[in-house]
Amino acid sequence: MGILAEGVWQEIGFEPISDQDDFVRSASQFRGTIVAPQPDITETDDISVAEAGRYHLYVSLACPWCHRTLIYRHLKKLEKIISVTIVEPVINQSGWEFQRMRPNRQHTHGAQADPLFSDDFLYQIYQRAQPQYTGRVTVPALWDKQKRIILNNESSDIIRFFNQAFDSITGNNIDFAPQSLLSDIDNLNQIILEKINHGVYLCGFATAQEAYDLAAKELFEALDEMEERLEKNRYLLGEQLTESDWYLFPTLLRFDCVYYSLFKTNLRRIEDYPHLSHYIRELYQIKGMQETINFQHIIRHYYMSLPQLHPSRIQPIGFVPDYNQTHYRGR
Ligand SMILES: N[C@@H](CCC(=O)N[C@@H](CS)C(=O)NCC(=O)O)C(=O)O
Repeated sequence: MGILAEGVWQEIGFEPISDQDDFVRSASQFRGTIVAPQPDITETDDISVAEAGRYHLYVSLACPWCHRTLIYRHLKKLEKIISVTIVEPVINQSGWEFQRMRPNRQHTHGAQADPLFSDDFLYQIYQRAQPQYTGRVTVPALWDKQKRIILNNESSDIIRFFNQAFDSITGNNIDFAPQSLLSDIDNLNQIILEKINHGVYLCGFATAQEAYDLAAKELFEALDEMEERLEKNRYLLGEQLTESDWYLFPTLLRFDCVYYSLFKTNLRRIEDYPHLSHYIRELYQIKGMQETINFQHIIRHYYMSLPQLHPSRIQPIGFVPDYNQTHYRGR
């Protein structure tokens, strides 16, 4: 079947397309658009208009893709405009689960019940949107309350909507993807996505030395490139925070406490890079950012949801980073 262990396709978002070692990332199934309110706009099945209170975001605090959407929800002042539900961090055979009160069951602080339908599992939301749905049930998923559909479940789309579509409602005009930088952002995003965001998973799930070696080499070359950029500039593309920074940051945050050990990305820690370790602290300390971060969810999710990689499900003793500190503290 190729270089990755069977059963990990869903976790990393790739699927084999042949008997060869070639992969395609399985495409997100719901790709509708949110547009800014305009006088003559006509909604279609795929186009919805930005409105306060209309959309609901289902997320996991463990998931790096969700993390970008939560960062935008915060920085674009959408908290009162777009409601959110946080799923349980540990994914089980029925997939992502909402918090439910059951005896003898350990709940994780911060996980929530489904406020819209009182469903138990996220797959039920997908079935509400599309009764015959058989695809992957992933977070983030953005529910359109008016159309009663999942409008979009692709984080890269969702952050682009959040970046602009609601500006006239919130009055927040920060632009993380300005036209003048868009091609640089898209090019850099592609490197970050392939070599870093996915690269850590390719390292973690490789079942052949050659595949691991290649993924690890490309991962650290890409991290070295990010370090070089930050040596010259405050942020990846200059003095202005852009979407590329929000692609990188969620993976950096999970790197030393999870990927370094669980995914064997242990050539260097982020902490060993002077500029990246300064940068991670700067972004972490942005006002309100820490409300989007929950290391308990991150650590529980990865160490307890991947039995093919880590059957004992034991959570290791090592660091829970505190990026308010100059140096790490143990837990
Ligand atoms: N294309 C998606 C990928 C999201 C994704 O892979 N989410 C993972 C969690 S980190 C997931 O929900 N996996 C569950 C599954 O595939 O069953 C995006 O970027 O929004």
